[in-house]
Amino acid sequence: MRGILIRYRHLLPLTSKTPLVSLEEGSTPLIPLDSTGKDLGIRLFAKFEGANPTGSFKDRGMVLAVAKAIEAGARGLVCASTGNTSASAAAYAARTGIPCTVLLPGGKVAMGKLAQAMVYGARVISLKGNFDRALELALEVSRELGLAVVNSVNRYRLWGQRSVAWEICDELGHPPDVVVLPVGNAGNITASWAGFVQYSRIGKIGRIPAMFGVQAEGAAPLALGKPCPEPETVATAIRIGRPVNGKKARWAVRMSGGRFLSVSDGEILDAQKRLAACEGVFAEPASCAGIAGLYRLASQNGLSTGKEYVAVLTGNGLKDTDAATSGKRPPVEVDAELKAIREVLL
Ligand code: AN7
Repeated sequence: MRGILIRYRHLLPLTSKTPLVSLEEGSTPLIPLDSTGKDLGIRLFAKFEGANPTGSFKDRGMVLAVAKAIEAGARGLVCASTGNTSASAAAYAARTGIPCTVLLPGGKVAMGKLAQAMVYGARVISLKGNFDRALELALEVSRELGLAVVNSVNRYRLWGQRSVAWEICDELGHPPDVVVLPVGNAGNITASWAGFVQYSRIGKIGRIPAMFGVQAEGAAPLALGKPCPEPETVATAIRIGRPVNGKKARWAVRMSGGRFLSVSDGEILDAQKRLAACEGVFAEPASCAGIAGLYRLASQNGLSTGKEYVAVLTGNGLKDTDAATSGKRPPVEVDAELKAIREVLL
């Protein structure tokens, strides 16, 4: 499949002037998580968005946002980011030859993501402030310099991100009962729901899955129902205290019959470890919040046994190896001799 704009062109707001930008994004694996599903008493699949070209789900919306910015004659792109949006924006900017500026919360972006923005050639600015402040400034910069904002305030970002819902239904042949996603700025859960709604309007599916949104306890404005002035979590991707799409997401979740909940950093890291060690799937901490949420629900008898669940694993574990290895013992070091290896193994 030749990327989102080709695969789903009939469902996207393309015109004859929209450039068909592509890094062959989307068409990510839907992986059965048999061990985890058995543990939880449900049928469970992971939509592994870490297999996108820049390693996160952001590519689905970014490809459309950048194509539409070029169509509109934008001189450049700007975004604020906890990391993945900036990596994706920088890649599509490089692909299309448009300049890109990214504003990052200083010291709180995983190294892999920072490396991506730098190597793709974006202008990277590190702010002494958090993501919520960076987004305010990105909007001001866009107005002052006439740049296209490619955060999820951009409707094309959200429209492109609907494609994850379409792929899940296409792959399963029906909608799942429940979709669970990590929530930061609340764009992806809103977009995924809108994708299911669009599929039901055109008669592709007969019902909408319940949408479950999981936040980190230290950055849980939607689970708590109030803004979080100083968000903090090991899952830096979702270290967001005032989600711009919060209102829409609350509506989407309520309409779908789902809910928001939060999990601790410890539960997130346990879920990451379990997913890697028992399923062979390595996702970044934010992505694992969804799986941690399922475990939390199971402990409260909140899962429907036998039903079909899809957890969207939003980003690749390789982006943040520090989070995955911190607190773990480094590998044993021995002489480069068979005898030394034997001593370790026997
Ligand atoms: C791996 O990159 O906000 O609820 O600036 O990177 O749509 O915000 C990233 C968010 C989940 C939350 N998982 O999605 C950014 C940014 C991963 C993420 C989310 C993000 P939204």
